[in-house]
Amino acid sequence: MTSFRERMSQSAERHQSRVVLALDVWGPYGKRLAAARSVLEATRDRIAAVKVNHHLLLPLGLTGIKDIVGMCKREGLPLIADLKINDIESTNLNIVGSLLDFGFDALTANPFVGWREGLEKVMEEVHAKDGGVLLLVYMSHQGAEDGYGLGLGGGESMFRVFSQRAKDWGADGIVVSAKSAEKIREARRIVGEGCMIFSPGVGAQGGSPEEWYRTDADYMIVGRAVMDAQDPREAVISLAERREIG
Ligand code: BMP
Repeated sequence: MTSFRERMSQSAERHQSRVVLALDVWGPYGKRLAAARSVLEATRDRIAAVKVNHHLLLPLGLTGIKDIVGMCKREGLPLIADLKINDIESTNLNIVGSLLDFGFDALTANPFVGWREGLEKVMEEVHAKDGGVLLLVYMSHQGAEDGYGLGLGGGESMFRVFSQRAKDWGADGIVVSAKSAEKIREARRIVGEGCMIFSPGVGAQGGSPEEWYRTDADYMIVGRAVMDAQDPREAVISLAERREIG
């Protein structure tokens, strides 16, 4: 199989889009699957990948979303499980095993949990199956400053240390807030070109797509600006093409 990175760029190229759709559905549990299917059906040929979160996985579980997984596979859309893995190794490996068995291409993890007996084997297991691991290095909400932005003395910060670790640990991508062009620039300088940058925060969290397109990030993660739009397809196309418009 090709690497996760290649599958991402092939899908982005084919669908002419760098938008990763966060398939975050709200509302009655019994209606969530249908709502997710409907948005995915409307947008599948103009997104680069799909990210699934607790919104679907808690009420439905992995077996409950097999239709969504199937739709993504048929369209060649990489599927990212955003569970922000954050536990001891044995628990992490249990999560990883289930996600890979159910067809996920990549997962997110929190570097706070560390390498030995934390993420070391996660990285090995996922890479053995040509999957991807994305590490959170600077989140998009205000409180990110309290953790990822923490100063470590000597001018160092958690954010920079995590970016360096993402590189050293062989992460396939990092997650950096779309609301900080400066953080994206700095992260790129640290991780280099071999690590993809995924950026949430455009739309509902106040980040601007035009500004995002001026950054060096690879993929824009967007949920509510598409999921809650009157016309999700139009919203996705507008985001995918905003660079030309803006
Ligand atoms: P929205 O575009 O509706 O704000 O959704 C963003 C998505 O990205 C959500 O699924 C959220 O959990 C996720 N996310 C984020 O917003 N900021 C981060 O720093 C990391 C995330 O995974």
